[in-house]
Amino acid sequence: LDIALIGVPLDYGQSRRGVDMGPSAIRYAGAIKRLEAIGHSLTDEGDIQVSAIERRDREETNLKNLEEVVQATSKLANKVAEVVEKGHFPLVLGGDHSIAIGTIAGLTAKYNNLGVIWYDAHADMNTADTSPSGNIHGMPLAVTMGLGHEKLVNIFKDGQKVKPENIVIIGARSVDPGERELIKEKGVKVYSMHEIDRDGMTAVMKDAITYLQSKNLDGVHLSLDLDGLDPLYTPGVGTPVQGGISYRESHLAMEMLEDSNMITSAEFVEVNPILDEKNKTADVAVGLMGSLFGEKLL
Ligand code: DIR
Ligand code: MN
Ligand code: MN
Ligand code: MN
Repeated sequence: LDIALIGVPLDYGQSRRGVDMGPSAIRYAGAIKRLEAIGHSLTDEGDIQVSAIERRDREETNLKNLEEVVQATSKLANKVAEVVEKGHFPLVLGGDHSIAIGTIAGLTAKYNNLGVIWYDAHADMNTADTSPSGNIHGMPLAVTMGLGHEKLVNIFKDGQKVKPENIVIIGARSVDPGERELIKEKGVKVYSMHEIDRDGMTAVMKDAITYLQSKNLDGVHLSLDLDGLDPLYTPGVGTPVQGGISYRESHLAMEMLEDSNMITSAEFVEVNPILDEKNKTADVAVGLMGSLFGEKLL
């Protein structure tokens, strides 16, 4: 593959500082060498510029740092569109999960019927009306479906970017009441920890892959929040939730995605080196990239 690496040092989508250092931590953990060793060619596109916005006429909403998130994700969308149109595989490094608003928007420059795999402890399907926190990193999947503040929904192009039936969530264990309703109303496919425990990761991934294969997709984006894993393995995240996906299960999931040949873009988000233990979470992210991009033992 021709991989285009894009860093997004954004921490305005949530309340704990430090996740803006995620791209550095992931590069430091050896992402580039690791992917080149597999045989991929890689261009580091550098980081998207993120700025604080000083404005007195700030709109009164319960969305925290809306302007900053809108500006950064708009730039990201343009960058993703540019690399995807050149035929590169976008690999985006977060930053908090609000960056997915920009990544997915930019992908629609090339993909008309995009699928999304959301690997996360959370559903990230709140809107301004349902969000208990006002944190935009809890909203990107709703925005992608066309729901939420219009400034977010209309980034890159207006309205819905992905059909709800093309979305699969894996690893959910912390879902807010409004999100639960939206999941049911929109028919989003969710494999929660219950299904992973009961059926095993092999069965869950087989089912998820078969489900997406039935949708006539022209691309599938993997959006991997490191808090999908258990905090035992990825402590460096802002909103850890006990009882998560294991290290082994996660590698298996990545290998099954690799074998499926369906993934056309990916992002790894929520790595926060300030909360981490010796860059453990970034190390896990890079290991998972290895499996996703075809590292083989033998
Ligand atoms: C919660 C937490 N559902 C919220 N979301 C998180 O604030 O909307 N997403 N942590 O990753
Ligand atoms: Mn998330
Ligand atoms: Mn999460
Ligand atoms: Mn394999």
